[in-house]
Amino acid sequence: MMTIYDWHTGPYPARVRIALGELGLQSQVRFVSISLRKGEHKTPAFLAKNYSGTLPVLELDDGTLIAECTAITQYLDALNGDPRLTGATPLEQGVIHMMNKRAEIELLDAVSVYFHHATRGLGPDVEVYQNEEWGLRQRDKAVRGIRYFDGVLQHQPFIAGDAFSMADITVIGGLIFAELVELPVPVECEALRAWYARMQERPSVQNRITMSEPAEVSV
Ligand code: GTS
Repeated sequence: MMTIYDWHTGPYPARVRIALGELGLQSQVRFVSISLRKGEHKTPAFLAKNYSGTLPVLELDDGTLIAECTAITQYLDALNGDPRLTGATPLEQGVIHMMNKRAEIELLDAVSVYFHHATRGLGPDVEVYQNEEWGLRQRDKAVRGIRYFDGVLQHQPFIAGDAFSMADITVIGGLIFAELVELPVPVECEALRAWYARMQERPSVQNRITMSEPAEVSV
């Protein structure tokens, strides 16, 4: 049984939860809930699991710890020898990796910086340093990113081409975070809005929050 340390409604945790759903691996993991608002991800005990102090983290039976959504997704996707989210051919792998990274840099991570720096974020006890100007710049970057991905989807059905992949999951994470910080997708971004509506029909996306009940434990 693998263990995932996360927070059930978090946008980054959502990426791994969606991957688990897509791969049908839900029954092979148990979830341990880490409270971001209480700063449990910054305690020495948790930092020993993930130096970066972020969620999610995957722990294997032998104690191996894998942090970073992309790394966790790659590991899970490779488990049964039939990768469906990170690409099977060198070309697919390269393009998916690029678009996934772009989704992080231009959208998800930018929204995250905006949240932590230019809003209340996780509250004064957790947000020990805030730089509002930097946060607002990252919000503008995220809005440009939203428009970029709308353009991508005007020409192809998925973020990395013809098939659903890890890159779609990362953009979904970005839009989940954008909703949380009330950064709406502009109405004129019709291709992105239509794609997002299609993504929300996927069971993996619908079931991501309830996935951890009732096994969830608070530490
Ligand atoms: N690059 C990391 C990854 O891809 O896993 C980023 C992970 C990340 O930022 N996770 C958020 C976190 O731990 C979780 S959530 O906000 O999506 O729920 N944030 C807390 C913090 O203090 O940065």
